[in-house]
Amino acid sequence: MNAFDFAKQIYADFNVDVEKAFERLDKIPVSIHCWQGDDVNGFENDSALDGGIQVTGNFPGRARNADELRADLDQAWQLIPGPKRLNVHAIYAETNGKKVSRDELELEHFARWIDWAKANHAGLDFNPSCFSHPLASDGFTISNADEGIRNFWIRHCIACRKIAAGLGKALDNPCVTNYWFPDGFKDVPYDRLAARERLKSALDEVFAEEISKKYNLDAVECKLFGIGAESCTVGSHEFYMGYAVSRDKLLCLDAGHFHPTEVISDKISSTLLFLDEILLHVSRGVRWDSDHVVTLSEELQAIASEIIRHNFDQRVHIGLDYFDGSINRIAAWVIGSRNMRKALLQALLEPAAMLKAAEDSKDNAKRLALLEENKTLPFAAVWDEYCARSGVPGSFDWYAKIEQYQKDVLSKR
Ligand code: RNT
Ligand code: ZN
Repeated sequence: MNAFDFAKQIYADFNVDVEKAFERLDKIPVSIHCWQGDDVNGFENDSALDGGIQVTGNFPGRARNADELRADLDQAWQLIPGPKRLNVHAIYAETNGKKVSRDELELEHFARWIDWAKANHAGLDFNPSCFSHPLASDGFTISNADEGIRNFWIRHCIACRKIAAGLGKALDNPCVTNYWFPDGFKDVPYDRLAARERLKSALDEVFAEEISKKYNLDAVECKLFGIGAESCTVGSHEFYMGYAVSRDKLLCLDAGHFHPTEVISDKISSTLLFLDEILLHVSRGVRWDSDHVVTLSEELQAIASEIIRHNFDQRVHIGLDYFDGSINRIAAWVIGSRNMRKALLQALLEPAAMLKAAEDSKDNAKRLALLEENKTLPFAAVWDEYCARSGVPGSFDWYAKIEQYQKDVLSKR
């Protein structure tokens, strides 16, 4: 008996159908963030990264242009099993060397991303880029007290929303557009309300036009604090929870945007009682940084389990958001993405019926025992089979491809 058949039998003993798990897993896409490939640089060329997010590291081989980034994505794509989407930021526009102001961006500047998505059977997601720009230099963008600056960012967001709808239409697949603003106070403000009022009315302007959910879904992303915004973030959790509920938007929960002891896995079941859909930015916070490469942690598992246990497959949009420039960037993509899928598969292999029965009969020892037993069931054999059926290398075999690509491509940049 081979390892997979053996594993399948063991899971069957726990009333788990591995084939059904594969089927369901293959309907859950993970949206992969293009910005891990070039340290959130984008192609404007003349703006340094700022706005409360920071990438550290200078591992050689960073993608310097769109063609290099797409080539790197092609490589990553071959090593990640299952359906994938690509998440693009506005600063990844291709303007043919022409300087186009962010408030004048158009769909045509993303035509090559559409071609790439079509060729790779991937949906596209989108984000206005409200950082790394002279008009973001005082720490405030769309909630800036200066009307001119505020209007610039409102126009940028409106332009992005149109582009997103265009992407969704071109691919016949709704684009999830995420709005995140770095706006916040380094030191304790006297007036927290005014900036929040400005953010609220600015967003209402951005979303004024009705756009079909067939093409575009808007999500708003909260944050507790950022670098240079330690004392008060305008777009806090309460702000966006209220905004999303009252305006029928998606709430974006980024795993690195809360207090270090606060977890987003616990927020999924609450938020989805009041919202149709949410977006996740799966990340890993480490002390002050919110964006380390996603590992197969207890929290990642909890996030995946919350989605699977409650059949939220269609209501939770899973996006990744992290950036590490200190290691091979393609490996970073692949490690985090494979971990997300591993966590989903592991969630699908939970002895769900037995757990439910134990909990319903208040047998908490049995519940704990099952959860712990589950951690050491022969998962690896099932994962390898899933990779094989998805046409990507299993176990550690994928790493050889990274080493080869490093030698053949990255080291020559
Ligand atoms: C920043 C937010 C935001 C960005 C990306 C680049 O704290 O998490 O989502 O990371 O949009
Ligand atoms: Zn995020």
